[in-house]
Amino acid sequence: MTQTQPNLPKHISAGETPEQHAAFEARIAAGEKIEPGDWMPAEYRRQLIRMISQHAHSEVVGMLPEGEWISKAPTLKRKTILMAKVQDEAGHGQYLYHAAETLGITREEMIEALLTRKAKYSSIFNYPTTTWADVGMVGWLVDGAAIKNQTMLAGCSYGPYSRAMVRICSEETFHHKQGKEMIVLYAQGTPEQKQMAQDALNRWWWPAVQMLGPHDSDSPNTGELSRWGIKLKTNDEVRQEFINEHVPELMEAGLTVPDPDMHQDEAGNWIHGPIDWTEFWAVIKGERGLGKQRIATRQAAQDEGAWVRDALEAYMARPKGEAAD
Ligand code: FAQ
Repeated sequence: MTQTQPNLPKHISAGETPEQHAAFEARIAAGEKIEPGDWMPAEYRRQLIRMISQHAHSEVVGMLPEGEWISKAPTLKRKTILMAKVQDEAGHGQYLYHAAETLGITREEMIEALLTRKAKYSSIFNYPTTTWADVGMVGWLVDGAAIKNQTMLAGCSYGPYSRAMVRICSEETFHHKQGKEMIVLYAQGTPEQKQMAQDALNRWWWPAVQMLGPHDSDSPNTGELSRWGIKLKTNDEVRQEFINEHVPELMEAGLTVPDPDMHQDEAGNWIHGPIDWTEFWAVIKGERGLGKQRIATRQAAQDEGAWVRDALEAYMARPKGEAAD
């Protein structure tokens, strides 16, 4: 927790001066990237650690809903594509944990925060994947929403996060395309296949709309994140981009977006109906959905992997010159 000074705004912490902040913000305004050894406000560091670590947790927990389908994929081709996708998500978690470590937090501290629920991860991964079509719908909608957000974050002011995002976005683009390809195919298939695609859309649409965060009026972090060039667009702006792209494509595929209020305004934007934020917060807190199960699964993975971490530690601590077999 950073301390503020009396008579100074909240984003200026104890020991920091308005002049330091002005020089820092001038660098960002000039389009320079902030790098790990550079001076940065304590609150900038705190915000980045919070956001990047939660993003890393989301990638790792995000492996669980789709991972369940690897052994049940209908063909070898679909199985190999899904295995590659889930493996990519593990890689994204690695890049992001490394990016957060450059800010002075350890991997152990981040994992501890996840397992004790001090840190959040995306609400979207607390939903079950109940049919095979969910795998396609997660690719199309969840990766679609993630790309909209992360293409924006690729331009953010913190160098390590921005560079991680460039690579992650190129992989997410492949995930998005494979998901869309699957759903478009099923939507044109037998009545049963089309129904499976529609059911998946009915279940994933609203969680995907919600995953881009609360409305701007209820988003306490957007002010500082925007001030320091971390968020270049607000939650509602990114959500609008996601909806504008996906609604016409879903309609073209012959599917119905489960929002009776969805309509296009004169400017061409697709306008959504009311979002159920009560459900969103309940899912994040683990009161609804699979939150408790997800954390238990991550805890089991942590426990089962303890011997690997111990063995690595012993290997690294071996006497100099000792042969390693
Ligand atoms: N779930 O003030 P804001 C993916 C929290 S990766 C849970 O608006 P902010 C890849 C927020 O943390 C998906 N919590 O927050 C993939 C804050 O709580 P805190 C993840 C949420 O940070 C695909 C509070 O609400 N992407 O999908 C959520 O300005 C397929 C107030 O909210 C990222 O993490 C939520 N949905 O904006 C993997 C991208 N929304 O921390 C596998 C980086 C908000 O103060 C398969 N993160 N909260 O206690 C971001 O861009 C931002 O953090 C937002 C939220 C936009 C998510």
